[in-house]
Amino acid sequence: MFPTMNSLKKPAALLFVAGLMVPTLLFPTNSQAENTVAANEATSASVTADSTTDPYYSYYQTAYGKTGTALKSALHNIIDDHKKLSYDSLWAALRDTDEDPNNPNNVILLYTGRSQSKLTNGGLVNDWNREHVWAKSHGGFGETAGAGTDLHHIRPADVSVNSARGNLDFDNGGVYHSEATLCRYDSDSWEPRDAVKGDVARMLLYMAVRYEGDVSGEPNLEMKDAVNTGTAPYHGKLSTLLQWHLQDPVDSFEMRRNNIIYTKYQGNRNPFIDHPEWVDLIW
Ligand SMILES: [Ca+2]
Ligand SMILES: [Ca+2]
Ligand SMILES: [Ca+2]
Ligand SMILES: [Ca+2]
Repeated sequence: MFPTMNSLKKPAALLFVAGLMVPTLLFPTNSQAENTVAANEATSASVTADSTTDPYYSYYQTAYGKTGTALKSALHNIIDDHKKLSYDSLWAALRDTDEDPNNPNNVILLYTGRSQSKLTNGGLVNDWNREHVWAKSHGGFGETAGAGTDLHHIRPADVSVNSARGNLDFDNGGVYHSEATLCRYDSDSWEPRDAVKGDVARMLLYMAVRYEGDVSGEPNLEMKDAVNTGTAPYHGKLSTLLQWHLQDPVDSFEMRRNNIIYTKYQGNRNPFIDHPEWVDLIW
């Protein structure tokens, strides 16, 4: 959707091959080229799209031009009624959505960042299992089809680390975890490693919009600017999560994941991966 350096370089290379004299002003100097690369990276990292560049314009059409609760409501109506998976089917789906881009035999575990065999799922302390990023108890949905099996917030995680995270809200601070050594925790919060802070934020924000309690059997999940949110259908801490969303922009792993969930499993997308700028328009 954005010009890459390859596409920018091609015309220059062709002209040089053709032996044409090219005025230097037409082509960037090295430092200008570096600035262009930096600008392109910044643009693609924030993945802002408008109606002319959005590859999913028809999907999001009814959300354009809206803000606040109107935007939230439009997005809800776009992403609801997804195909609900069984809890058992998540093992195979996660092997697909969370595959290590450098090793097709492995998945990447959310909190440790460890790359580990897809077949080591189970109940042993270093196996991987199904982590509900929106903790099951914060909404009482358990493992039932719907919120309990929604791939948009379920990730492979180390069994003992998943247990240490428990149902803690998310916030900065605490001591480093002995196994997930880039994560910190204390009595009321869990801080994931930097590389997935934004992922965690966008997963929770998706949940708050997807689940509005408008259908029998579905909870109304909402964000709260607090820890110790307990068993209420809330997850915190909103202000920290909004910072994490900016601090750790959308990356290719998240985009790939979003596309796979949409095309192969659930038929719905996480709008905050496609349109990070919409977060600020709602919260
Ligand atoms: Ca472990
Ligand atoms: Ca805390
Ligand atoms: Ca990330
Ligand atoms: Ca909600």
